[in-house]
Amino acid sequence: VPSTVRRVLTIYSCLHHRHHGNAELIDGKMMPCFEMPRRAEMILERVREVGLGEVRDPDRFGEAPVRRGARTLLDGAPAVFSLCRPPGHHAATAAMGGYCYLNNAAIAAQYLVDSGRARVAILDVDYHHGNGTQEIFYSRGDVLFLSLHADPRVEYPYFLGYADGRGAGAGLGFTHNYPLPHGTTWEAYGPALDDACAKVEAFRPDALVVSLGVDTYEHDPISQFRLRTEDFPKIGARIAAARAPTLFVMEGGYAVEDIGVNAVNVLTGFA
Ligand code: OKP
Ligand code: ZN
Repeated sequence: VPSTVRRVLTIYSCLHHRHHGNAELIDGKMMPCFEMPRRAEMILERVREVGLGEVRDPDRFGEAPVRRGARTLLDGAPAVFSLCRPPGHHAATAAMGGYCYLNNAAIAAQYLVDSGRARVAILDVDYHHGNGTQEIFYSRGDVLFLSLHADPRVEYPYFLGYADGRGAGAGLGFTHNYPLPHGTTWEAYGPALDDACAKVEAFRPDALVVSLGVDTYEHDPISQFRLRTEDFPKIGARIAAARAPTLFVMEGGYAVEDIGVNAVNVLTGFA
């Protein structure tokens, strides 16, 4: 392994197995839950297979993986992966939504701010708009929020994620949305990611939190983008160019057989 390759530390707790829904209602029909424990198992298996780096259990009783994720970054790790589920980015101050109850990325970002990182950026590359994260930081100028996602006119969460949502008050100009059409491939995704990452760089964050969803994948069962397995390392490489201590927080991705390869491809691209 060349010495320029950065190790990515993974935080994982098997306690996620306790969250295992039986069915969900989709367009009026009961379906088996797409958000299932096997998602995290597949990712963990791939993390080990490629030798991404150490896998650590949160070592304080009851501490959430994402908080242990954030604490490890403060201890000086250049890159940490919080392998958590269910996802969190739809959870707002006082509302759950879209499988999300606790906004892991927002909890980590606030923890980093509370610990003295004055400027924190959150880049959300999940297929769905991170409406919860946007709502939580909408009026704040210390946490920059950027999201690339399916056009909310035709995709969940529908009510937020439009390009004219740019923040309010002290937060005006610190939210950036990139709604993209169904069928989006790397051709349009790459330039949007470039623009978002350039804004992250201009903000000069003390830490970067990435809401990492791989439901932008061409074979995702509930999504309509067309990213390919070989596109995911390019996402990681572009994020790495921003040169910030980076915490990846797992969000969506429902093509379970390929989720390990796709998610870890972002991380190896970063490394
Ligand atoms: C969570 B994450 C409406 C279906 C709504 C919600 C999907 C939540 C995805 N017909 N489905 O952003 O991957
Ligand atoms: Zn999603």
